[in-house]
Amino acid sequence: MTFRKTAISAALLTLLASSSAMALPIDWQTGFQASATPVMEQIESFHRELFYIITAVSIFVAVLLGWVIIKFRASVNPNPSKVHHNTLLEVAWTLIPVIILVVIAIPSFKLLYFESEIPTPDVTIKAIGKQWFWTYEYPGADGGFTYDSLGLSDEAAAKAGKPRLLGVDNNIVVPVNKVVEIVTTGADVIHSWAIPQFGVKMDAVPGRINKTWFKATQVGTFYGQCSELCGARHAYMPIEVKVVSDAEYAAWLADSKKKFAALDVPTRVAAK
Ligand SMILES: [Cu+2]
Repeated sequence: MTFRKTAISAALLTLLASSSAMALPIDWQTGFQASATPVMEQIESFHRELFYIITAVSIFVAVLLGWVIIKFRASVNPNPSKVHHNTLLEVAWTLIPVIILVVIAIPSFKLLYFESEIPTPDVTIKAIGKQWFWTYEYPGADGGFTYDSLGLSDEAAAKAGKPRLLGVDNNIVVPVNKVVEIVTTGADVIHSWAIPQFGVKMDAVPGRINKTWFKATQVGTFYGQCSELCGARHAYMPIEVKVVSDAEYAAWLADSKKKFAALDVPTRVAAK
């Protein structure tokens, strides 16, 4: 029994450690998907710190509880002790949890500020959540176009070699190692733009602009989903981001300007 338990926990730990190397969610995964941005790396390391702390606290409490249950059980203590108040113990059990909370709060706030303070963006993309797809806008001088991004049917995804329920028809493309600012808003109800591997999750609220950012440190395709329950087809509005080199990004921008409808149609002024 003990051996079996040890074997199971060892297997779980291996899964926990190895799952971080997977690019897509896998069956029975317990850890995060592999991080692809500095923000996600910090989330992971904070998660690890917390994991050690909660493990130590849980073991300590369990051992203490076991000790009390066995040592002070009724059969060996027919006359219960009436001892109460112990100043040293009371100060300790107040102070130690406070110190633990402060130890947790410091990296927690550092991470919060790191996430919320957006560095000067190299690329800005507007993500508009709609029932049930995303509309992307590449505003500014190098963009100026907009397009819709719809989730693929199972057949279409299989045909395109994309993962089921995650692949889209028109993904977004961003350059690698560049700060990408995502501006979110909703067209109807609240949606949420989220990519686990980027450590990004931002609500897309009608009538409001929210901002988040990521800096993908590796090329590849990354997937996310709308993460705010937004109606019947909430599960079918995935997000697909392709991270490419600067040159590929420039080529994609040039192509997309022709392919997608212009966002800022130049105003024609009557000739004098
Ligand atoms: Cu949604």
